[in-house]
Amino acid sequence: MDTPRVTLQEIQTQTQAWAEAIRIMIDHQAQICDLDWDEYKQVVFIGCGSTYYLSLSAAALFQSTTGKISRAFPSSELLLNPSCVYPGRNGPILLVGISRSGVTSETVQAVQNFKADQRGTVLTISNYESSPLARMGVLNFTIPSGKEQSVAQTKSFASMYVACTALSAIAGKDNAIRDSLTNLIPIGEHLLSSYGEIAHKIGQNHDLKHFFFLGSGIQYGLACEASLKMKEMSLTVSEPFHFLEFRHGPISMVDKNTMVVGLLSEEQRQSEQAVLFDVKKLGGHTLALGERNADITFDSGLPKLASGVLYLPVLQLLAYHRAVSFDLNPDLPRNLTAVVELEFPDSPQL
Ligand code: F1P
Repeated sequence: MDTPRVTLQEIQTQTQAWAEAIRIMIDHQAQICDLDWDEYKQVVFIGCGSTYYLSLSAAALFQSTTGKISRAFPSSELLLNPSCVYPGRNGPILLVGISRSGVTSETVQAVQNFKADQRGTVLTISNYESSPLARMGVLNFTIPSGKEQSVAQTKSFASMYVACTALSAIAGKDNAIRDSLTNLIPIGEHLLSSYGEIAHKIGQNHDLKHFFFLGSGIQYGLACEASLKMKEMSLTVSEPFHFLEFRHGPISMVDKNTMVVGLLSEEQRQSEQAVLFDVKKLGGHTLALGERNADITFDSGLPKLASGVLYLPVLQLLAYHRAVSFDLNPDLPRNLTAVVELEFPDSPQL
C-alpha cells in the first residue's frame, strides 16, 4: 500500500483549480480584450523550472490562437542574456510572468528590469494573491486554489496552464475554445479515476530504468514538465524530446529498460506514433496518451488547443507512484526548495 502523501491529494483535487482558473479568466475577459493588442510586436512568456516549461507550451498556444509572435524563456535569460531575448527597440512587448509562488527572484527581478527599461506591458499568472509578482502587472491573474504544500508543482501547474489556455482563447477571440473549457473538468476527473491503476502499475515497475517523454508543438512544454516530475519526485533519469527528434540520437539509448511516453496529437498522430513503433521494435516500452486510440485516451471531443491540460494528471500520478515505490517522499524532492530566492547585487550573481 502506498503511503498517502499530500502530493497525491493535490493531483487528485486539481480539477477544482482548473475550474477556478477558467472562472477567473472569463471574469477578466473585458480587461484582456481592452489591452492594446495591435501595439505589441511580440509576446514573451517567462518562468523558472515548471513555470518555464509552462511558458514553452503557453507561447506555442498563444501564437497558434492569436498569430502574434510568442516566445518563451527561462526568467534568468532576461537577466543574464537580455540581448538574446529583446530584438532591439522595435516596439513594445507583452511580458507574461508566470510563477506558482510569485516570489522566485529570477522571475520577479526579470519583470522589475523589464518595467524599469520600459519595454512594454506586464501580465502575471500565479497562485498567491499577495505575492510580489501578483502586484507587478497591469493585470494579475491569481488562482488561489492552485496553492500547494508539496514542493513539486502539480495542480498549481495545471491551474496556471488552464489560465494560459483561456488567455490565449480570449486574446485570439476564439470562442469555440473559450466555451469548451468547462468541459475539461469532468474529463479530467474521469482520467484521474480511470487511469490511476495504469500509472500505479508502471510506477512500480523497477525494471524501467530511464524514461523519455515525447511531445511536439504545444505538447513539448508539457513533455518537459512530465519529465521534470519524474526527476524531482522519483529521482529517475528522464528526458523530454520533440517526437521526431528522438530518432536523431536519443534512440540509441533504447533498450528493454526504457519507457518512452508519447503525448500524441490528433493532427500528427501518424508521424508521432511511428516513433513509438520504432521504440517497440528495439525492445523498449511505450505509453501513448491522446484523444483516441492510445493507452490513455481523453475522448474529449474538445478543440485540440483546449485540451492540453488533459495530458498532465496521469503523468503526474506516474511520477508520484514511482517515487513512493522507491520509498521516496514525493512531497519533498531531494535538494529542492519550493522557491528559489537569490540575492541580487548590481549585476546578478546567479
Ligand atoms: C519555480 C520552481 C519550481 C520547482 C521548485 C523551485 O517556482 O522552479 O518549478 O518545482 O519548486 O521553483 P515558481 O516561480 O513557479 O514559484
